[in-house]
Amino acid sequence: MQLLASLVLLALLKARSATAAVKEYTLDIVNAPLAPDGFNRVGILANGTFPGPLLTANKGDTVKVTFNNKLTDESMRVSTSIDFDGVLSDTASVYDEGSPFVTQCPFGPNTSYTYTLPLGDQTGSSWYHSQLSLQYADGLRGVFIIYDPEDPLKHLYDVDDESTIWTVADWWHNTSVSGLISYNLTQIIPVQDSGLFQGVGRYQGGPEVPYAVQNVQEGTRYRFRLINISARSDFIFSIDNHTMTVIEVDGTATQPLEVNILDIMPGARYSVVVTANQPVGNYWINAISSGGNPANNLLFNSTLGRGILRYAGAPDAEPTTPMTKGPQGAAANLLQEHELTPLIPNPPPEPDFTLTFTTFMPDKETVWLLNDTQYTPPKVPTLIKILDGANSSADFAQSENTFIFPANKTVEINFLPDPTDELHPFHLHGNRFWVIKSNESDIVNTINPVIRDVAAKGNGGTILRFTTDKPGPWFFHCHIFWHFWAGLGSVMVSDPDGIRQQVRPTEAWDELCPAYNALPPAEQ
Ligand SMILES: *[C@@H]1O[C@H](CO)[C@@H](O)[C@H](O)[C@H]1NC(C)=O
Ligand SMILES: *[C@@H]1O[C@H](CO)[C@@H](O)[C@H](O)[C@H]1NC(C)=O
Ligand SMILES: *[C@@H]1O[C@H](CO)[C@@H](O)[C@H](O)[C@H]1NC(C)=O
Ligand SMILES: *[C@@H]1O[C@H](CO)[C@@H](O)[C@H](O)[C@H]1NC(C)=O
Ligand SMILES: *[C@@H]1O[C@H](CO)[C@@H](O)[C@H](O)[C@H]1NC(C)=O
Ligand SMILES: *[C@@H]1O[C@H](CO)[C@@H](O)[C@H](O)[C@H]1NC(C)=O
Ligand SMILES: *[C@@H]1O[C@H](CO)[C@@H](O)[C@H](O)[C@H]1NC(C)=O
Ligand SMILES: *[C@@H]1O[C@H](CO)[C@@H](O)[C@H](O)[C@H]1NC(C)=O
Ligand SMILES: *[C@@H]1O[C@H](CO)[C@@H](O)[C@H](O)[C@H]1NC(C)=O
Ligand SMILES: *[C@@H]1O[C@H](CO)[C@@H](O)[C@H](O)[C@H]1NC(C)=O
Ligand SMILES: *[C@@H]1O[C@H](CO)[C@@H](O)[C@H](O)[C@H]1NC(C)=O
Ligand SMILES: [Cu+2]
Repeated sequence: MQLLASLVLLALLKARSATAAVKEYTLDIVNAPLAPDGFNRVGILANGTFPGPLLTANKGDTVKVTFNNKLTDESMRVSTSIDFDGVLSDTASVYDEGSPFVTQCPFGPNTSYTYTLPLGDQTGSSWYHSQLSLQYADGLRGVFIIYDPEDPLKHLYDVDDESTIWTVADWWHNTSVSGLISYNLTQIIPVQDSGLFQGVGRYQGGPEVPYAVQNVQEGTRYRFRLINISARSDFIFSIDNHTMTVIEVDGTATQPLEVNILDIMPGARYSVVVTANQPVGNYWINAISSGGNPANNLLFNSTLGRGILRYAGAPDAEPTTPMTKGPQGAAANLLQEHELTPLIPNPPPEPDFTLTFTTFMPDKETVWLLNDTQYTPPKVPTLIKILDGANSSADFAQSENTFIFPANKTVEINFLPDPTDELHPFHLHGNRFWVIKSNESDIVNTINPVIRDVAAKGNGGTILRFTTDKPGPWFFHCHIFWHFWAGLGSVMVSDPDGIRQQVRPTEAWDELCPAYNALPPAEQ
């Protein structure tokens, strides 16, 4: 019986691979100069560009991305490990999920590593970034889109291609290593020097770097894929005189919802349809980032984060209207997370387990606790411990903040309201969760709540649910990487027995830890 089932499965897999393509990419990770806001510095870049090259695939493809680590500048980290944020790896390939010290050891300079990502049925907007320390703040971040040739919302837009992908990012003139030293010393997260739209921005007193232009044709409907590749900042995003219809959040298609301003957290993604239905002209795209107390960095001026929406036939010039922060007060129709619902209803199961959490900063800004634990990366990655037999939380140090769940259960994470807390965009790797209660609303929705993989934990309380039907060790952490570095993280392990049955890492993966551990500290 089991043999028969395996044969049927094999036949199905073969049938599938006949239609699905294998798409291969190579990226060189290099130290190279860049000046996205006019200030010259050396960064850590994929193929020398910021953001890195766009990676695309179609639903069902398998993507293989080879990274050649050519880093030499030891004033920044020279090892690396890449997370494909929002790309849901399955159990069999969870060892290529990219989380340092959870699913792999980082790889050092002069070495290469290939990530194999079978995409299955998922679609949507995602991105890739270094998950090691704060390294992605130095530039190692880029976009990864999985197109759906049979998108059920296709009738809502005319254009969805490379020209309609938008990134917002925060940018620092100093390296992340010096930023961390300053953070540790002053207990203040370094305020970014600029906010970038499409990799371009300005800082107060800096050169007038030409803003990124989005060309549009009057009467055309565009699907813009807005991706927040920030390490710290939220962006309040709007387009003068245009509305945006949200149709996707973090890879989940949603019922269309029209807004004119939205707040995108680090790591979050939205697809919005914008119709070029205004008089031919130039319009400001307002990408207003926040990030700490502006008094701590006089170079940072949030108003300078912007781009230009230019109609065909409009002059090659900046808009003549004032630079604003978008619709305010009664004119603002702000996206409320709890108003979003999945296009295809998918109600959450009742929880089998509930984890109640508080996030807490005891006295210093550089220590963040989930309940009473500061997550510290172990030497031996979680996955290796599980493959070697670890089967309960007792098999992990408390500093690994690791929770173990049996197969096919539903886990609820309940962040209690806390009037003193600030924003933490919590992100779960490898899974999407239901947002039963959004921070900003008191509504508890167990019928058709939004499904995503990054949700705000603010001071209002947030309730999430996920299922453990996918065996794997899944990072769950704040996507403000400074907080993550300071300990705001944990690992949710689904079905350790299933992991041991299904995960068969490659030889190249087996060699990562011995190679990394043999590196001198400066090269790690
Ligand atoms: C990155 O650069 C390498 C070396 O020049 C090239 O072979 C590769 O195609 C580039 N990758 C992308 C995605 O552009
Ligand atoms: C990498 O290779 C270059 C030249 O091949 C060599 O100079 C350098 O020392 C190597 N770096 C490391 C960290 O092995
Ligand atoms: C950059 O770092 C240097 C030295 O580490 C420090 O003096 C300087 O103030 C920093 N600049 C910013 C903008 O943080
Ligand atoms: C942070 O500062 C403390 C001393 O206050 C020092 O012991 C520690 O090594 C520093 N950590 C980092 C990462 O710089
Ligand atoms: C991007 O994420 C950062 C970090 O959470 C957040 O501060 C910023 O507002 C987000 N930007 C947008 C456009 O959502
Ligand atoms: C945008 O709308 C405002 C009023 O809402 C109007 O004053 C302004 O002229 C419009 N801008 C353009 C470029 O049409
Ligand atoms: C920020 O930039 C805007 C637009 O140039 C300018 O009007 C404003 O005065 C600047 N803010 C500060 C604090 O300099
Ligand atoms: C976290 O702390 C709260 C309050 O002390 C407690 O009720 C809860 O059980 C703790 N959560 C976990 C996962 O241990
Ligand atoms: C792991 O724990 C589960 C649940 O407690 C148990 O059913 C299973 O037998 C354990 N596996 C091993 C290898 O000990
Ligand atoms: C979990 O559910 C899947 C799919 O229904 C099934 O194949 C698997 O055997 C279940 N696992 C356990 C441990 O029950
Ligand atoms: C969280 O919700 C509260 C209201 O419940 C609101 O005051 C606060 O601004 C929200 N915080 C974030 C980060 O969304
Ligand atoms: Cu945080």
